[in-house]
Amino acid sequence: MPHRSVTLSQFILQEEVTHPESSGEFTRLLIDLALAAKMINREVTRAGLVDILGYTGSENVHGEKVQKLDVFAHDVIARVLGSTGQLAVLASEEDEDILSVHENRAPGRYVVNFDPLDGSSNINANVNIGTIFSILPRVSRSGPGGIADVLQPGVRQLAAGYVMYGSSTMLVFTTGNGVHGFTFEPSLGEFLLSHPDIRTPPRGRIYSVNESNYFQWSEGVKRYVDWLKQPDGESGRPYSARYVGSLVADFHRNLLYGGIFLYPGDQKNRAGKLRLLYEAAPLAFIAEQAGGAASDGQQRIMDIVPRELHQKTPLILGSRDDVRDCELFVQEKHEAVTAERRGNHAATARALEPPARKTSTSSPS
Ligand code: FDP
Repeated sequence: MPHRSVTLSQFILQEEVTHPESSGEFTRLLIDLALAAKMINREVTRAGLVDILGYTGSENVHGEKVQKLDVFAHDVIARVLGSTGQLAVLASEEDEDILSVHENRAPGRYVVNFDPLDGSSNINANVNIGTIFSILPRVSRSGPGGIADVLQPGVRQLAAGYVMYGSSTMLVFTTGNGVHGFTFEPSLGEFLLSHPDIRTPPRGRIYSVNESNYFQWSEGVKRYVDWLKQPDGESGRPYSARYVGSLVADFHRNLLYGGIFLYPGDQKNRAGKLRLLYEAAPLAFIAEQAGGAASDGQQRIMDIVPRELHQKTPLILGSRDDVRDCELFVQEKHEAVTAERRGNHAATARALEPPARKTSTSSPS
């Protein structure tokens, strides 16, 4: 197929041609990101052979155990992007604070928020893990970039993407002009266009959620997941359960096949587990660009204005109609919920009817 010979750099440069006003800085930033991805990929694929597996012995800002590969990936991205001159500021899921760019350089026009290695609990078992990134324009006018540059809603993203390290490594991204996937060809050291213009089915047959949290969920989420499991040929239920526990891997599979990923809030963590800036917003941008959707149950993820660097959000992500169904359950507006309510009202009314009337209505004609 002809597109298999298009490299990521060629593709990005071709896109740049369609923007004559472009300075080329954004293009260089994407190419730098791809370089960082290749460096991380090299280490991930050698992970069993070099001393990079296992924990560092410390915890990150979220109280999670930090893996050596997490630290490696964070350092690579911070180093490669921080020294190239395209960025005003960076923020990493692994760092408490924003990261300044190289002191000897004038700050650039862009901001990158990133999750260096998502799905870390899977690292030591050779299961897919990923890097997620989000590129924003800086909003501050001069000097080094600051927190206001980082705390922007998803709608302001210029690009977002992820790299999934696994049996084959892929880089998938959008600049707001569709979603394109590139597969890493190790013998060439290049990402080649393998999945141009990815479109996700409007409805899938897969649900991905950590169901061990069931008893902590709201009634709306419980009902939705119960509903997905009820057989109903017309709507394609029951759905199949697929949960890797690596967001990038679960998202990628559902993007291609159709389906829904959920990480709702629960009694312990009202906002769930996933981070708005590094996980939810970039994947929401990709989902929407592929024809899918992303919501926190009440509003579009892309519209949420972040208040804090490490803010979490409930996440409902994937095929458009599935996300809509889930939102309606959460808001108690889905027809299955209203029908159940009507049924309950009718049953209650019948139970409350005076005995005389009860006899007359139930007597045979
Ligand atoms: P991990 O903790 O392994 O890094 O955000 C992190 C994440 O993985 C996601 O990749 C994944 O979807 C989710 O957490 C898994 O959380 P649970 O173990 O609670 O299911």
